[in-house]
Amino acid sequence: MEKLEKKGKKVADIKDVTTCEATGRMLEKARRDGVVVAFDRAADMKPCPIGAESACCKMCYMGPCRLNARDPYGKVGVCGATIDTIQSRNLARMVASGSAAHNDHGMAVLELFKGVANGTITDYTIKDPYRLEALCVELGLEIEGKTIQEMALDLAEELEKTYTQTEGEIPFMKRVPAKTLETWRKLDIVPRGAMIEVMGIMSRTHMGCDQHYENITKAISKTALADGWGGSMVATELGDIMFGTPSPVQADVNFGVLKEDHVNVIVHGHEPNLFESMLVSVSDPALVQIARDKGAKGINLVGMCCSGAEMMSRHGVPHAGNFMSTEPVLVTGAVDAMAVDIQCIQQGLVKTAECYKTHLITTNPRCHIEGARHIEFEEHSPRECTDEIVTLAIARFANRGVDIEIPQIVNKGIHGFSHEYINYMLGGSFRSSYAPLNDNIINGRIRGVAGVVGCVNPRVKQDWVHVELVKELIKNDVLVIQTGCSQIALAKAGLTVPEAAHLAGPGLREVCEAVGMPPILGLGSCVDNTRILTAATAMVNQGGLGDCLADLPVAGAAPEWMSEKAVAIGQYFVASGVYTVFGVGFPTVKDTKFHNLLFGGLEEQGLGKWGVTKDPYEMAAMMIAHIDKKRKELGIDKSRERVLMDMATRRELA
Ligand code: NFS
Repeated sequence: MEKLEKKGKKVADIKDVTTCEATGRMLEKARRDGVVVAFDRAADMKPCPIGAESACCKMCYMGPCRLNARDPYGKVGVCGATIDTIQSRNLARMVASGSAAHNDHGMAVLELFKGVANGTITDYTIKDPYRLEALCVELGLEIEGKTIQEMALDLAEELEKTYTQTEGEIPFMKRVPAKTLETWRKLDIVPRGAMIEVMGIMSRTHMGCDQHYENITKAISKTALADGWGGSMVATELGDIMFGTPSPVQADVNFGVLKEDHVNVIVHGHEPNLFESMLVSVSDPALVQIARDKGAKGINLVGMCCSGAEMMSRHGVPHAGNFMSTEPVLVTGAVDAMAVDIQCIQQGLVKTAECYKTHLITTNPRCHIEGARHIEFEEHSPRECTDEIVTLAIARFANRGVDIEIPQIVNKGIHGFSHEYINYMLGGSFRSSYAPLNDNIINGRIRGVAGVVGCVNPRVKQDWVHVELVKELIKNDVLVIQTGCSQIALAKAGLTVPEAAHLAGPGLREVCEAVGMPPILGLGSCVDNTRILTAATAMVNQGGLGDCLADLPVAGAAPEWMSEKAVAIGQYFVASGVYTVFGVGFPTVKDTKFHNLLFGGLEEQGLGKWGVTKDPYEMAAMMIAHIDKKRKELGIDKSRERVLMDMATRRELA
C-alpha cells in the first residue's frame, strides 16, 4: 500500500474536497489504511496551466508548441498555427472523442436491439412495443400490417444510418423543430452520420489541414449534434424500447445501500445490458442459495455512475454514489465484486480494489485494465459472465478478511422522469401534453427550465457546486431537470423528493404541490440528456414559447464537469440553441477570437452560447439572467412580475 505521508506528498483536507459525508468518512478510513485515492492524487498533481487553457499543440512533432495564454497573439506555433487554430483543433478533438464515446455506446445498444429483433439474442426482449410503434411513425416508417418484429427490424435498419450514413441527414433530424433545423441547414452543421463526422474532425485537425477556427467550429457543432441527436438519442430510445420507459420510482442512494450481511455486487459504467443481466443473475434462486449457504442473507446489487443512474431510473435499483465515490466505496471493505464496462472507470480502482480484496472485473472488449480480472460479457450468452461474477463475489463474501465500515447513510428519492412520463404527469392520460408546463411558464409561476447535469471533478468540492446551484435555481422558480452524476449529488442532498418543494420559490412550489412532483426531476444517465432535447422540442411544439429551441427560456449547466463526453454534450446543447455554463474552467484563452465565437458569436448565428464560472451563485445568476432575457424576447416578462406582485399582495393580506 502506498503511504501518503511517507512519500511527502501533498494531502488534501477532506472537508475541502467533498460535501458527501459518506465519501468523506471513507477518505478518513483510506488514510488510516494507507490507501491513496483520486482526491489525494489530485492534491498532488497541479493541473498544467498551459494545457488547462488549451494554449499548447502536439498535433505534430515540430513541437509540442506552447503559446503564452497571457499574450495569446504574441507568438505562433512552429508551423505558424495561431492560438485560435490551436484551441479550436484541441476542442474539436475533445468533442470528437466525447461524441465517439456516446456513439459507440449507442451503436452497441443498436447491435443488441438488432439481435433481439432478428431472434439471435434471446436474453432480452421488447418491453415497450408502444414506444417502438410510436418511434417508427415519428421516423416515417411504414407500420401498416407489420408485426412487432418487422417494425423492430425496419427501425434498426433506419437507425443504423445514425452511424454509417455518409450523405444526407441522420434520422433524428425529423424530431428537430423546423426552425432550428432550418438554422442548422443554413449554417451547414446538420450531421450526416457519426462515423464520417468523427473521422472528418480527426482528418481536418491533422497538421496543416483546417486552419480557420470558424470552419473548425462548424465541424465541432456537427460532430456534437451527431452525438445528442444521434448516438445518444438512439441509446435512450432503444434502451426504453427494450428495457422499459422509466416512470417515477422510489430509490435509495448513498453508501448505506451496501449491506454488511449480504453479498454486495456493484455495477459501474454506462451500458445497460451488463446491468440488466446482472439483475437476473442476483435473483437466480440457485445463486441466492449458494450465497445463503455461505452465511449471507442474500445478494445485494447496487449501481454507480451512469449505468447505475439508468437502472435506478428504470427499476429503482439502489445507487451507491457518483464518479468520485467509486474508489471510496471500495474502502468500506463491503464490496465483494465491482463489475465495470466502459467509460469513467478510473484505473486507480485496480489498486484500491486490491487493498480491500474486492474483485474488480472488466467485462467489455473495449475496456481492459492492467491488473484487473477480465470476464468478457457476450450478449448471446450474457449469464456466463454475470453468473461468474456473482460466484466470485460469493466466494469473497465467505472469506472477506478486511475491516468493514459502511457509513449508514441512505437518501430516499424519486427518480425516473422520462419525457413520456412528464407529458403524462402534467396532462393526465386523456390529454397528456406539455400545455400545463408551457402555461405555467407563460403565466410566470415557473420562470424557466434548467438542465443541470454532468460529472464530479476533484478540482472542486464534490457535489457542492451542483447542490448550491440547484438550490439557487429552484429558489428562483426555475424548474430543474437532471441526469448523470449531478442527479446523484442532489439525491444525496435529499432534494429529489416532493417535500423539497418548500425550498422552491412561491410559483414553482405551487406547481410542484399541485402535481405532487419534486422541483428537481431526475431523467437518468448522461446519454439520457437526449430526454432534455426531446422535452425541449415538446415545449416548442406545444406553442407559446417561440418557434425554435433557441427561443425557449431555458439554460444548462455542467458545474463539476471533467470528461470529453461532457464537452460534446455541452456543445450539442449550445448548437441546439441552449445557453450552457460550465463550472471548474473552460479549455480556451479568454478574449481570443475562438473563445468569443463560442461565448457569444454562435448566439448571433441563431444557436446558443457557452458560459463559465466556478461559483454556483454566479452560475445561477447567469442562467437566470438568460432565462429572463428569453422571457422578455417572448413578451412574457410582465406576467411573471404580476405573479410575484400577487404573492406579495397575498403576503401583505396575510
Ligand atoms: Ni457523464 Fe457517466 Fe459521471 Fe461524468 Fe462519467 S459517469 S456519462 S461523464 S463522471 S456524469
